[in-house]
Amino acid sequence: MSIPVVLTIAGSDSGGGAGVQADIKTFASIGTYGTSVITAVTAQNSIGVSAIQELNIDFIEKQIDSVCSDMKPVAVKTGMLFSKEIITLVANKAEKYGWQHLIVDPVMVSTAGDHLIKDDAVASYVEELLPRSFVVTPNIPEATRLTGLKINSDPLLRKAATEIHNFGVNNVIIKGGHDVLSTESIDALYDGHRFTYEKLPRIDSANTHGTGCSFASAITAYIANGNDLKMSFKLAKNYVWNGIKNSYQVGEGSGPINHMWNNTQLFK
Ligand code: PXL
Repeated sequence: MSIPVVLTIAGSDSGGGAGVQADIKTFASIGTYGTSVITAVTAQNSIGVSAIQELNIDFIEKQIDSVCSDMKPVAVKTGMLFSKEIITLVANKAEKYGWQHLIVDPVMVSTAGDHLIKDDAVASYVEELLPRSFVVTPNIPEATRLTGLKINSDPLLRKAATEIHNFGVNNVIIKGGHDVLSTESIDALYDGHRFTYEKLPRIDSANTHGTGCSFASAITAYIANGNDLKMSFKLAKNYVWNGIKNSYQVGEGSGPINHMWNNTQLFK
């Protein structure tokens, strides 16, 4: 028996809803073997982040080399990279190991509004990591920060996606979940030639903690299982939508999605 190995390079969420914990749950439920390199540890629950501890850069490098010298992930996803030093390290490792399927979720602010990146690190995404990426998955606030464009219409969303594509990334997915005025949740994929939209009805739920992490991890897992990007995009949106639809309340704040909704043995 064999299973595709995937890797997440991201921050730990002690509350278990986002970050590495969300990534590993998503990887497992989509039939991949998840490995993880931790960049920073957050003290966090459903209400918010109370502290962040960045790990030593040499120790992060050792984690990457330990996994990649032995286990050969077929797809790699990044989440909270936090500092420009970590972004530079990951860009160098992408080059060294020749990662063909590098999925970058440019994490900047948590669902609860906590800052998960240092201000001077945003430029490093643009200059170093995006040119080595297969796909980048900003939400609207992140796409705004990457381009300086205030995105409040479809033409502006297209302009932002085109600008981000010009940074050197092969594919751009802008997630429309933050566009709360729309009755649909609309995500857009731009591959440098055309736009593909995926739309599902907006669900009125507070349980959206970790949706961005889970979406990018689901794309990673579907690609690792042999789907092309368009199909992985569609399946990942469906995975997260059902996760919100079938979520349970954990904690007092913004709860997690149900990562295991597709495990019919657990949820009858
Ligand atoms: O969803 C973004 C995110 C990424 N990584 C970590 C997080 C969060 C949001 O809370 O905690 C570690």
